[in-house]
Amino acid sequence: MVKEFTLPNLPYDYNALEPVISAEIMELHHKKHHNAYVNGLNAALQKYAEAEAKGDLTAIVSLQPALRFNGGGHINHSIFWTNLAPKKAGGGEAPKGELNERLSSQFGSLDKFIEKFNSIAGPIQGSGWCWLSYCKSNDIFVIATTANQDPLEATQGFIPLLGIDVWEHAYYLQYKNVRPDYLKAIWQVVNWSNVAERLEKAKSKSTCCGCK
Ligand code: MN3
Repeated sequence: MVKEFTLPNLPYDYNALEPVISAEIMELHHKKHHNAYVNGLNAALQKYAEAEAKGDLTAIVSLQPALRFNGGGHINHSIFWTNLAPKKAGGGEAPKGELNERLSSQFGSLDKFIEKFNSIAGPIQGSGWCWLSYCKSNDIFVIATTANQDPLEATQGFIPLLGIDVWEHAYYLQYKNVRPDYLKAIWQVVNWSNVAERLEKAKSKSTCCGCK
């Protein structure tokens, strides 16, 4: 029996990120979009197991795009929800300690980091993600982008700390075509303590999967 992945609950209510992200966006994004990736992943894994049992290598290889897209969608959104928090639960509170020091020493200040991040996230063509990530080999932060639902660590080796979804489904109902407004506002609900926890785990990972 193939392990089934399940849609994780949001750690807050659908309306908890308002007015930065509307309840309507959050509910559709979680219940429809993320759920579709989970279902697509489970379906692809089931087919993969059948193909593997038959030794059907053509079928195995042909399932790779579906695994990458749906598996990546599940990985990415599972990170994204925990990267955000309502203001009353600390969303938007500036990073502290080592995370703050590292951001300041590498980018100049938190504001300069945000400016740089948004200048990279804004022009991403089509659908994708922008990431604050950790490169273990060089012990530095890297602002990276991924197309579609490519998962960062599996495709580029950088360990994701903070991912911002720039697919239109993440903002269009509220911000229309003005992605820069969404990118300007979202920092009010970024959960920096979750980012700090991810940095701690990333540093203690024993292996690096190949970032240069
Ligand atoms: Mn999304």
